[in-house]
Amino acid sequence: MVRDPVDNSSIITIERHILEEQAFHPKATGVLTNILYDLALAGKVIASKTSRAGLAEILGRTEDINIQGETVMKLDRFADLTISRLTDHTGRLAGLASEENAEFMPIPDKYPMGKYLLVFDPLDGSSNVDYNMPIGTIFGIYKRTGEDGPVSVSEFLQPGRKLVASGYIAYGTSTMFVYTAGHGVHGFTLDPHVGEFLLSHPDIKIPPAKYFSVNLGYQLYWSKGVQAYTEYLQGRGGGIKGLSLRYIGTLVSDFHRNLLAGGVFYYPADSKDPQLPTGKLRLLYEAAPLAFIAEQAGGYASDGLGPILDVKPSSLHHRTPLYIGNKDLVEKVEEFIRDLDSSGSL
Ligand code: P6P
Repeated sequence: MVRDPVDNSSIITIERHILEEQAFHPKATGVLTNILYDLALAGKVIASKTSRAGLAEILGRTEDINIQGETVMKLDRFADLTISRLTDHTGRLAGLASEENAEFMPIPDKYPMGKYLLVFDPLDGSSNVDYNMPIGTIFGIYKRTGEDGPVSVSEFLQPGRKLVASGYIAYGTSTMFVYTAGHGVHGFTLDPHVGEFLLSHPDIKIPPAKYFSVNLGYQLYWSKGVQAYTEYLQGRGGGIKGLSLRYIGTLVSDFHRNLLAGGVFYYPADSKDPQLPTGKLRLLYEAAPLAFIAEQAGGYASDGLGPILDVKPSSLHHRTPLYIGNKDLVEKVEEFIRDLDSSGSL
């Protein structure tokens, strides 16, 4: 029998996979599928710039300072505009909330309103752009809680447990799109010659831990429980032997490596900046979307006291400590904090 010269059964594009995923959602109307397409396209556009950032006039800083008090990198701004411009006119969304903007973005009157809300960090780790280090985009998709009419900010303040889908795009040695819609975690690698994300990591499950990822430079500012936990991970006092420390300084990249190789990432609450007592990372568009991925891959994400996915954001830019990766290692830090930190403090 002559084999079909082009066995396209192994070439699964993200479009084909999402459509097959849609079968799990009998009531699906295809809108969520199309939002994921839109984000995949945004990822290709941003990847085209990040891979040339060193050459194109897109490195460096703008004069803007964002809500986080951080200087906006040119690539940040480009990524933010790319995602909003590719999604705000489609009639699929009712609003967008970006790390780059103090307030959420309503859909312009000239465009139709949809029933989903998009939250995103357009370029996580952007300070690493200048040093050719990996960066990423993180996104989460919620259903709006209101009926029709204008969206209110309270509709964005939903716990991660309510996420319909979430994912990230990792711009590194290759560009990967990783997402979950509640039926497992699936990774796609961009084939730049074809311009398509092709299924490369179906049904990702986090393997036993090899790494731990934390910025040890801040160890003096952590609680007793977190310091003891860190020593446990380093093998002291009957702790775990054989874990390696890997820390890139880009959440998406550190998380992605730990998801595929096994490990725990944490950014604890610390006392180094009185303005940021609960740590640097944001709940809505960083911790919660990755927590959904982690749990779908058999891992877990905590704020040190309990599941990240159960925390209701108090504001769009609500900050939270984050411990995410292998379930046993994340549950272990909750034990250390419970036992050693008086108020079970964050
Ligand atoms: P630090 C990048 O700026 C970021 O928001 C995350 O991507 C990363 O995990 C963290 O900050 C790194 O922060 O304080 O260790 O440089």
